Amino acid sequence: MSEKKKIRASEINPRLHYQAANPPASARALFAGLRGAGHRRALGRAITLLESSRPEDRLLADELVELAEQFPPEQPTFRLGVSGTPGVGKSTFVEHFGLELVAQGHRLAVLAVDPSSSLSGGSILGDKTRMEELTRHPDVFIRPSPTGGQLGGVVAATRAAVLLCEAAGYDYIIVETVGVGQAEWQVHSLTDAFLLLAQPGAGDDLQGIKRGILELADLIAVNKADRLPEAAKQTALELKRGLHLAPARPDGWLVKVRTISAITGQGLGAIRQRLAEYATTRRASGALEKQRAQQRITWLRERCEEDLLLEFRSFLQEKEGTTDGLRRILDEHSSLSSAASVILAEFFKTKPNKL
Ligand SMILES: Nc1nc2c(ncn2[C@@H]2O[C@H](COP(=O)(O)OP(=O)(O)OP(=O)(O)O)[C@@H](O)[C@H]2O)c(=O)[nH]1
Ligand SMILES: [Mg+2]
Repeated sequence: MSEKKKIRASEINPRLHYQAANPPASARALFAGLRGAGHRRALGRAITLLESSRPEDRLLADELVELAEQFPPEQPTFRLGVSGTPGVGKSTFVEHFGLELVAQGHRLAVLAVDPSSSLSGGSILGDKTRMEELTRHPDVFIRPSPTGGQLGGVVAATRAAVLLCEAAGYDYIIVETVGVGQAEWQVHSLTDAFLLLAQPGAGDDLQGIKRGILELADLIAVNKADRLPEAAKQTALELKRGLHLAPARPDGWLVKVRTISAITGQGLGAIRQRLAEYATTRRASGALEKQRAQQRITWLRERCEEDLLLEFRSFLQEKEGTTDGLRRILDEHSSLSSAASVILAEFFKTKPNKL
């Protein structure tokens, strides 16, 4: 780790505090606010910047991320992805599991990646009734899924939000997602461990758990064992069988299947312990850090793609605004593909001037 990284954030300017009445104009002031007494508000505001598509907000957001990376938290942190089909009990699980975590002295941040939230307005918001106690806890920060419609926007904002939560002193981050579209893979690509919640009462199809999702899981919990104990046991067996079919993990980690009840709390202690074991093992072997480094590369790739697409879209828009624009190019070429090549060649020719 470089010397630069050892400087504490408070050394930037210990007197800087975030004031709601006088919003900070600089990322540095906002970042300092994350460490101060009003950190919760500062964090909310900072994450809003991450979700914004306004160029000036994006600049601030980039600076915030840069600061967060420059001044990493002194305590180790753990990022847990929680996923499962709709209604499996994710929110109920997060509420009770979260309360156990804070009782153990953790400071918990809960973020959501919800591909459907741009339609529904964010599922965690509606869920706050299910996380009533957790929402009110002073050591807990809960944030619904960003609803930004940009490509990669939600994931990029969540990646950055994880860093900012850690900068604000939250050491346990839960990223919750409903298993829709690419969401599980996305959450997997920004967390240290992945917990899959399953419904009891499975069929042969492993209750519709998508192909490949089982292989993402580091731990599986079959929920609602209080109401359906036999079905939960049966499902656990089937899932274990399913796991046996998958190739063994190169790191030797055994993916266990537990039955739990998010409502009564049964089995949650074992889940916590198993995850702690995972964190310890991965930290000791350097695998956790390696995984995060790999995820940073993924982030870079996504960012390049996103920036390129934004540039290209504005190029196309400009082009369409000119006389005949795209139509003329299409008319002048015998095929769609050669018209596309011409447009792309033109884009890359004009691009260097824009940088
Ligand atoms: N009996 C029983 N019911 C549970 C348990 N966990 C959750 N439920 C119930 O299952 C329903 C769905 O729970 P949620 O926690 O909202 O599930 P979710 O996965 O967050 O649902 P979405 O956000 O819609 O994807 C609620 O009625 C819960 O009370 C459990 O352990 N036992
Ligand atoms: Mg929910």
